Amino acid sequence: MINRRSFNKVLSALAGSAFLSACQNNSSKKTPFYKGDVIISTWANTNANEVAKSILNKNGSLLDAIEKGINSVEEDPKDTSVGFGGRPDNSGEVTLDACIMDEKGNAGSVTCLKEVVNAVSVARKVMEETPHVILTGQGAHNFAMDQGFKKTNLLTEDSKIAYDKWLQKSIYNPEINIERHDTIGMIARNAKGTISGACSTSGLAYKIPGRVGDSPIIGSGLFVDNEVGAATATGLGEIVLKSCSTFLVVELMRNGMSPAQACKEAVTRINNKYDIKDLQVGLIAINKAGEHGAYSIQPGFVYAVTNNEKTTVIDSKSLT
Ligand code: SD4
Repeated sequence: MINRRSFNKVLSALAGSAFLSACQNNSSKKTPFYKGDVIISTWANTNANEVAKSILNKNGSLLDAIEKGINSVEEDPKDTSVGFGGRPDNSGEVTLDACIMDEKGNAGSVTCLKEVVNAVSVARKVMEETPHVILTGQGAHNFAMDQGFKKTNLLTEDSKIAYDKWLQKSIYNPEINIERHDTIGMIARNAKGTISGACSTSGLAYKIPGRVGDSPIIGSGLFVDNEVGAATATGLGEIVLKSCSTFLVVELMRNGMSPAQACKEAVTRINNKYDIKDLQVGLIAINKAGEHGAYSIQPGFVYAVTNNEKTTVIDSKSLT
């Protein structure tokens, strides 16, 4: 006799297979393996990609390439969303979030890190030198000092001027693509097919002190599964955190979607659940074959792609 429990089981098995076949119908034909390196990063971070590529060209490791590529943005005072020169929180202090994940599924992360420029390098040390995944605040800072990182004031003169201007009204109101969402998420697949990634940001300008965004959280700002691919996010971190968006993108690719289809499905789920009128989220992804793609909620999101032939900046498709 069929009881309610077995009936529900049949229903969910049917739903599962319908979902899978929808994914399979959706999936592009198997992409041929691209034989070179493929590096992609959020926004027009072409220089960071090229730094990473130059390390791969010299047979450097994939993780070194990604770390050094991101370091170049962290050290650039003109990038006001990452590292040195990042916009401060509402108390005037610059705090950084970053994470890194390798092909073995190892991960390291720092949140609310003060007075250290290369947050992604500290995250890598957390991954490689500690039994932990995340270090935060003062603990992350102390750990960085113990590891020999230099203490630096991250607030530049320009950031201080912008902060003083902001203080006159003190309204917290991130604007789409205007707040210079320049968080760098970089994911890459080398010629051997190995995949890794990392992400670094100063988070949203004028945030409440102690606020942590998506960027240092594995499965939100970044996720890597060497069997399948990787994804990274930029935009309003709160919504990415509530949606586990990069983990979702990788799982959708596992079930047969292309990187672009998976990113589209992940932002569509955000759209189905939240009022997205004032939100921007951009997702980029790469798969084992070296195919890449992106999708965002609002227009205006771009990503940089570097392969053995060239570096290009690609306009992401968007829901609106
Ligand atoms: C955050 N997702 O802290 C980051 C912000 C961002 O480009 O992506 N800026 O919410």
